[in-house]
Amino acid sequence: QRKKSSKNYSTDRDGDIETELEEEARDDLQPALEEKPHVQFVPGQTLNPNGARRFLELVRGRRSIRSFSPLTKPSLGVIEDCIRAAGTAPSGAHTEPWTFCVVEEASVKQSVRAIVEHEEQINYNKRMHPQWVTDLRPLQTNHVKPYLTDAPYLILIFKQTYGTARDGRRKTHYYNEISTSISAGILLCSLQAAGLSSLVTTPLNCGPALRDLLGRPVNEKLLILLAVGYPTDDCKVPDLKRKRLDEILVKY
Ligand code: IYR
Repeated sequence: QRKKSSKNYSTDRDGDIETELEEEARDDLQPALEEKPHVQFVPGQTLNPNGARRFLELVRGRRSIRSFSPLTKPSLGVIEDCIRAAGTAPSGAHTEPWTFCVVEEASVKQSVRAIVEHEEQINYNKRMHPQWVTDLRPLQTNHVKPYLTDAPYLILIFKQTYGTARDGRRKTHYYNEISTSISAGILLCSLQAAGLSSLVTTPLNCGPALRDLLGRPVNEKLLILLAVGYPTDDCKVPDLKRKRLDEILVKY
């Protein structure tokens, strides 16, 4: 039992701002997760020997591409395994606050593309600062996005800003954006492991329209839209260099 004098806290919808909770409200608090005895940890498989080096060589080969072959389609089973992998991500209080919508139906991809191109035309032409447009110039992007209909799959990753507890009450999804972003990172790695290419996009201002298109509930907010498939033979990418280790690692 907490002391009467101690403050009674709850968290906001994102789970990261503390606000005071009414005295009566904490009497019937239950954890959202079932409370049960812990079990023995069994370390999982590794890629050893040289697991880290082999994983590095795998992920080094990942590039964002914008030119997908419309003809070659990976099996849905592979995509499902990649999403299973994404679903292993750690999450705040194990709330698993993510939804992965996989779109392969041509008419739905066309609708996604129409929504994104409409908003991106505004972004590129008037909404965003000229510096934004200038900074993107080396990437040679614009509002026309054929990859959204060429790629055999689109994966729309939604963060669930809150959920429903076992007792039917609203459940706080702590760190839902961080958790879902981590799961997206695992998804990118597993797509790469499966020999698939992807493009991460974060379509500005398209979230509500895309959520409505897919009939997702209001607690879900679009975080990332991925195009997934195989590159065309003539696919070009920007000549980018990655930072060296000594530029990203600080040792203490
Ligand atoms: N979302 C836009 C613009 C864009 C923004 C950034 I920051 C990029 O790294 C790349 C593109 C688009 O997809 O065109």
